[in-house]
Amino acid sequence: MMLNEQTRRLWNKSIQECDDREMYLALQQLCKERMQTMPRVQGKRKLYYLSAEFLIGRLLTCNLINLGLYDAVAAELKAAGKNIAFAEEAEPEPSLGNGGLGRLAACFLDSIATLNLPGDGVGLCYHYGLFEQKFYQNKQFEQPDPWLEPKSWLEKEAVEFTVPFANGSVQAELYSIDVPGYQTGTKNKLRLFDLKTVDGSIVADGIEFDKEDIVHNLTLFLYPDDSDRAGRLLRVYQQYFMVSCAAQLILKELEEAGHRAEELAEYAVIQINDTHPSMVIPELIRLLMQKGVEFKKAAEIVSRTCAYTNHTILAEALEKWPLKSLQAVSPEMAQIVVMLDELAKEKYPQKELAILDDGIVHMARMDMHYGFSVNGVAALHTEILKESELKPFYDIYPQKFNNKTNGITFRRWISACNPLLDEFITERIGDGWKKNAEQLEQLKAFNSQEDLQELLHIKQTAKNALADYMKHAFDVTVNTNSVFDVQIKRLHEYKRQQMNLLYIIWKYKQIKAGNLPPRPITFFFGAKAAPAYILAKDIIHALLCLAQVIRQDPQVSPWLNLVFVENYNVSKAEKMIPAADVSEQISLASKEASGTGNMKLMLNGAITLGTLDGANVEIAERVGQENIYLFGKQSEEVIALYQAGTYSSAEYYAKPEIAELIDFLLEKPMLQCGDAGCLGRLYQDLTHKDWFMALPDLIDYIKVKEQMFADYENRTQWAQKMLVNISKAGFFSSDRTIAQYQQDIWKL
Ligand code: 26V
Repeated sequence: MMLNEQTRRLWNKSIQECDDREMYLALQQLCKERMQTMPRVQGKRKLYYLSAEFLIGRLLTCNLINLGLYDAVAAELKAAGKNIAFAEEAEPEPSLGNGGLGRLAACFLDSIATLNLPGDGVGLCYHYGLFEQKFYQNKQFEQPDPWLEPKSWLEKEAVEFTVPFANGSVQAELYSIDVPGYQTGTKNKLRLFDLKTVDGSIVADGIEFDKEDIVHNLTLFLYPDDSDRAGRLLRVYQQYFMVSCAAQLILKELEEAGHRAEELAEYAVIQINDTHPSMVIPELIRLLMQKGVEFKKAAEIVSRTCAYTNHTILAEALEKWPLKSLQAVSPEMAQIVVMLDELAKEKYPQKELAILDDGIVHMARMDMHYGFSVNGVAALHTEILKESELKPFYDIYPQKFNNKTNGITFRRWISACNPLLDEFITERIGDGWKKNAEQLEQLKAFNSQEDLQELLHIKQTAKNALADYMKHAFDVTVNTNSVFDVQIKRLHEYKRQQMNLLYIIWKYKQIKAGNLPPRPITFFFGAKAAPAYILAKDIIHALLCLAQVIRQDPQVSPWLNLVFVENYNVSKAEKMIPAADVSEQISLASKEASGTGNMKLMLNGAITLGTLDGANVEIAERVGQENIYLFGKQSEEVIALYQAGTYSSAEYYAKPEIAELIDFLLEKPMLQCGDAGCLGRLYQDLTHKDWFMALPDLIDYIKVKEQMFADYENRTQWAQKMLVNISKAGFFSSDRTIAQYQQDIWKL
C-alpha cells in the first residue's frame, strides 16, 4: 500500500500506470522521506572519513534493504504485475571513484552506520565522475558520465564555505546523501562539496576541457589515477578545496556541539583515505591558528585527530607535489607545510624522513609524522610497509603502525546482488549472519548432495541471468554451459590482465592443435584504463582484438569466448560476481595491497585462482589449500628480484613455448583486427621490459589453471569448494573491519 500512496502523490498514477523511471523515483522518494525523519547516530567523538572517492553505486536496493522495506515493496510491485528489477535499472550510477579505494569507502559508510557509530564521509560532488568507457575499433574511448538529476539522493544543505585560493576565493556549497544503517533506525551522512560556479558547458570533445579554468572546472571530473601533467595542478586545487571545506565543516560542528577548538581531538577523529586528503593536516592547523591557537599546540592537537590509511606500495602512486604547486594554490597552507617539515627535522633530520625534500612535498610522510595511526589494508601489505616501503617511519614510530584487513558490505555484495544465495544461507542457518558475519561458518555443515546441488543450481541461475543481460544489453551470446572465468578490476600492468591474455592465446593454440578443453570456457573481463595510461590501453586493445579473432574462428569459437564488458562499474559488478565460477586474482605478489573483488567473488561462491598477494593470503589461510588455486612467485622472492635488479624478460622470451604466445600478438589474425602500433608496443614491452613479471609466472599459471578447469568437471567436489569459500567469507565483512578501526583507532 505504501508504494501506491507514493505514486499517487508523486505522479497521480497507480503503480500499474507508472513506467520504470517513475517507479524508481517513487521508490527513491519513499526512502528519502523515511530517512529524513530518522535520527542521526549519536556519540561523544565523531568520525570524519575523508576521501576523494566514494564509489557508492546505485543506492535504491541497498537503501530499501537497510530500511527494512525491500520485501514489502517488492511484493507490492509484484501484486501489481511489476518487477522491482526494472525500477532498479532506471537509477543512474554515480562513478565517483576509480576502483577499490573508492568502493571500500562506500562499503565502510554502510558498516559504520550499521554498527551505529557516528561517522560521516566527506568528499567532492563530481558532476561527471570518472568517465564512461566506450569501445570503438577495439579501443577504449572516454565520455563524460553525468549522473546528477533534478530528483536524486542528494539533498542541498544550508551550508556554504569560502575557500581561499592564492588567486581569489571560491564559494563551496554542501550536498549530502543519507546513509541508513542496516536495521538500526539511525543514519549517518555522506557530505559532498561542490563548487558554486562550476560549469559543465566548458567540456567538449569527450572529456576535454580547459584545465586552468578552475572557477568553472573544479568539481567536474574525478581525476583518473594516472593522468596527464596539465591535470596535476588542478588535482592540487581539488584536494585543497576538499580539505578546506572538510576542515571548516569539522570545526563548525565542533563549535555547534559546544566545544572549544582546543578540544578537537576529544570530539573528532579524521581518517585520511590515502594521501589525497592529506592537506587537511596543514589546513586544520592554519584554521586553529586563526582562532588563536599557537602553531606547536595546533600541530599537536591535529596530530591526535588524524589517522592515515595507506592503499598502495607502488612508488608511482605515492603522491608527491612540488612545493611550488602548493604555494600556487594556497601560500598560507604551503607555509604551514614548510613549518611542519622544519619541526619534524628538529627531531628527525634524516633525508628519508623529510616531508620536504629537494622542493618536493612527500604527502605520506606528512601523514606519518603528524597522524597518530598508520594502517595498511591487508596483513601482507602492512608487513611490507613495515619491513620495506615505510621502514624508516616504522623504526621511529612503531606504535603508530597497525593493520586493518579490508572488507566488503554483505548487504550489497550478497543480499542485494544475489538474493537466491542469501535465501539459501538464511534457510539453513537463520539470518544472524547478516549482523554477525562469522556465523557463516555454520554453513559448512550443510554439505549433503541436496545442498550442493542447490548451490550449483543457484550459480547456474545467476549465469543464465548474466547471459540474458549480455544478450539484451550488448547483443553478445554467452554459452551458459561454459565455465565463467572472471577478471574484473582496474586495468593495470601489476594486476596482469596481460598474463590472462597470454593464457587465452595458449588455449586458442591448443584448440587449433586439436586439444579440446573438457567444456567451453567464457573469459569475462571488466576494466577501465586511465586515459593517459598507454600500455593499459594497449592491453585492452589486444584483448578486444583477440576476442574478435576467436569470434571469427569457427574451429575455436564453440570452445572459447572472450567477453570484455564495456564500462565496468558497480552495477555491472553486481551482475557478474554472482555468476562467476573462477575469480582471477593474479597480481604480481607484493603489488596488490589487498583487493576487495577477491572477497566479493569468494562470498558468491567463485573459486580463487591467485597469487599469494594482498588479502588472497588471508583467503588462502581460511579456506585451505584444497579450496583455492595458488601459483606464482611469492612476495619475498619478487621483492628480492626487484632489489637485485636482475630480472630480464628477454631470458623468458628465449623459451620457445613463451615466445610463440607473445609472437601471436603480431601475427596475421591479430593484425587484421587491430592496430600494429598498439600491438607492437605491447609486444615490445613484454619482450624487453615486463616490469610486473608476467613471464616468470606464466607457465605455472597455465599449469594451475588447467588443473582448475579439469577439477571443475567434478561438479560435486567443486560445489563443496564453493560451500567452504562462502562459509569462510565472514571475516571479510566490512563490519569486522570497521569494528577493528573503532576499537584500535577511532574510539568514538
Ligand atoms: C594509483 C596509481 C596512480 C599513478 C599510477 C599508478 C597507480 C597505481 C595504483 C594506484 C592506486 C592507488 C590507491 C588504491 O586505489 N589502492 C587500492 O586500494 C584498495 C582498497 O584498499 C585495495 O583493495 C587495492 O589492492 C589497492 O590497489
